[in-house]
Amino acid sequence: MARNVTVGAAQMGPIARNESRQVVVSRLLELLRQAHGRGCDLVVFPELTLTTFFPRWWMEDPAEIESFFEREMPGPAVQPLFDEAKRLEIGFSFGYGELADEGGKTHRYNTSILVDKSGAIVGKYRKIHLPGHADHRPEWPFQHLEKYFFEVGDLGFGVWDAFGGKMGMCICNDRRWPETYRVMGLKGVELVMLGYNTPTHIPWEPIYDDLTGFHNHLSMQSGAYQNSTWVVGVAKAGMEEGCNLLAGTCIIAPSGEIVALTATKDDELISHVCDLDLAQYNKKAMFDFAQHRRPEHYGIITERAGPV
Ligand code: CDV
Repeated sequence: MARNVTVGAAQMGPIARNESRQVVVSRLLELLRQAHGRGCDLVVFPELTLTTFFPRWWMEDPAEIESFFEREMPGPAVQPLFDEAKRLEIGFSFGYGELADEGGKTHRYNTSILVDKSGAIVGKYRKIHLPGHADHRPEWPFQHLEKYFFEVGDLGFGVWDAFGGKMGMCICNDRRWPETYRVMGLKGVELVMLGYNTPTHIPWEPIYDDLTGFHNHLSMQSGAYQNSTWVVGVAKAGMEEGCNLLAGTCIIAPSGEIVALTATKDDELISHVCDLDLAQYNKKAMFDFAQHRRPEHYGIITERAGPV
């Protein structure tokens, strides 16, 4: 018998810098209700869903910086999303800026969570591959200050038993790194959820501007195929505060094929009935790790930067 999970990928259009959490949450509620209407078990929202992509601005005022983060989850502005999802018996995953008081210190992370149909948070991931820079580069059209605003995530690439399968999360730039999927693949992942904010002009590698859409799908499709897992990649898209963000939200089968794709750069829901048993198919054939993977022969390099 198939293990079907109907998954919604809820692309968001731009979020303005001055857009309140209440307005954003009302957009999320609309997408959540659409997903319920289509029989979804689970909806995936983008990276930093609750605000504009704030790392594009240099900021020094701690209060201003803190205004883009959540100290509690759910806080009062986000509670209606949890309440409605619980009422509709639909799970969701979304990203936000997390302020965590841990070890006597306040930490800032780029985080995503997985919430089950009862409204309980069952998984948390903190972004590991933080792109961009930590210094102010006023000569650039916009900043990409993730290394300034966030610490590297300290929770590893987790996999959670939920929605009848093995669920994993990563965030945006993580999707470009084979290690991301392989670590989850080694833990038996069957469905990876991720959100992204990807400018169509990347200031430090402009020669690839024409290829941003290709590289987006290339990395997720190969991660799906090579680890035999569903991948749900969800964009924040469109012209946000003068920065054009890539769309291309998609649901990818364990074969590597895109089975659902958005058509707009705005709030848009796509969905697909994902049979988690399909993820098992190649885990027992081409990518049966126990049978065919040979890590003891790889000459693994553990240094961070690799060989020189
Ligand atoms: N939010 C991101 O991680 N964005 C990066 C861009 C800056 C390259 C990405 O990998 O899409």
